[in-house]
Parts: sequence; structure tokens; C-alpha cells
Amino acid sequence: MGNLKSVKGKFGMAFGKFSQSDFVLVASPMKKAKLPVKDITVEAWVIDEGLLEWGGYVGCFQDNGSFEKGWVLGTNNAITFAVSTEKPNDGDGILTYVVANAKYNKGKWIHVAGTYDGKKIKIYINGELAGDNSSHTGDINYPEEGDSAPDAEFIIGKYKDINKNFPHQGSIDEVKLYERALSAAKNKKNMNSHGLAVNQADKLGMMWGTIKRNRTR
Ligand SMILES: [Ca+2]
Ligand SMILES: [Ca+2]
Ligand SMILES: [Ca+2]
Repeated sequence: MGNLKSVKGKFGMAFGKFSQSDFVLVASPMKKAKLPVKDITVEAWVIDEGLLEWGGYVGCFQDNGSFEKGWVLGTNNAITFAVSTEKPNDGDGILTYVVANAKYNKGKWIHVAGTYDGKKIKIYINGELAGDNSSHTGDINYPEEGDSAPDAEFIIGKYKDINKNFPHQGSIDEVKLYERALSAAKNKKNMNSHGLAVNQADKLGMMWGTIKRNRTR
């Protein structure tokens, strides 16, 4: 969306220099995205020059007063992973921000990953566990019909819900989303891998895309 810019990435190119209208709209309405409900891992390489009070790298959420649903990997003056789960719940959802207690450099690439396995929310910085919260059980709460905000957008590059809109200050690369909670070992392995496991160039999916595009021209 907007005028999304490519910048030098951790691997190849990345998204960066976000202005107010630039972001990646992965899915809207949210239902189209079929997001993880029971277990989740959200992972990205980021440069974060802002560490905003309300910062978002990757997210799909509504956090409006006491109405708090979805999840967001981003910042709350420090790097955080926030998830709203079945329990605890005050009736309209509670987003628990798990803060990363780790050292990181504002101008450097940081590997960030958040996981939830139905019991524990965890945040990893550069492959090391940097924070967790065990007082959670059940499925992830998403906005639904009948709620004060019945939908959310699945977004990369900003903290955005119906009443907030803050672009990321820095770069974002190699975003991954899993419908399982990766182990500490797997998180570290992902951090140490060099970009995607498969280079898409000349692979069947890309070739088919090209053939299809040429045919429909
Ligand atoms: Ca890249
Ligand atoms: Ca809000
Ligand atoms: Ca609430």
C-alpha cells in the first residue's frame, strides 16, 4: 500500500523508509488470512530506529481502550510480543505485552521472534529467549462479529488499528509466520539460516506465475 520502498535488507532487499501511507497489507478482512489460532510464531529481521510507544513490525489486532484482541510483534518503548488469549479475559480481551529484556542496537539488524503455544507467550531476541509470560491459556482471541471493532487488518510495517496509525521507523525483512510455536532451538536455527530455505527464482511457483501473467496479458 502507498509507496512502499525497497532498501538494503538483511538478505537481499527489505522494506524500509516507511511513510504514513506505506505498509504491507497482507490480508483484509482478517478472515481471509486464516491466521493461527492455537499456536503461533511470528518472526522478522528488523532495524528499529524508533522503539515507539506503539510500534508494529507484524500484527493483526485491535487495542482500543479495554477492547484488546489479536497479536502484534512490535514495540512498547522496548521490543514486545503482545497476544490476546482465551484466558485471562475481562470480557473484551486482554493484550499482554511481553517485553524483551535484552540488549539490542537501534541501528543494527535484530532478529525478533514471538511464540505462543497455548500456555506461554515468549519473545526471542537474536535467537535467545528474552522474556515470557505463563499466565495464559487457550486460543488466540481475534476480533469477531458483534465486537466494537469486528475486524482487523493483517499488516507488516506499522502499528495500525481503528484509532492508531504509526509507521515503523526503520527496516523489516524476512517475515515468517507459523501456526506452531517454534522451539528455542528452531528459533536460533532460523536466525542463523540465510534468508529463505528455497530461492524462488526459476522454481515452479514462480515459473507458473510468469506463464500465467504472460497468458492473461
Ligand atoms: Ca530480504
Ligand atoms: Ca487502538
Ligand atoms: Ca479488556
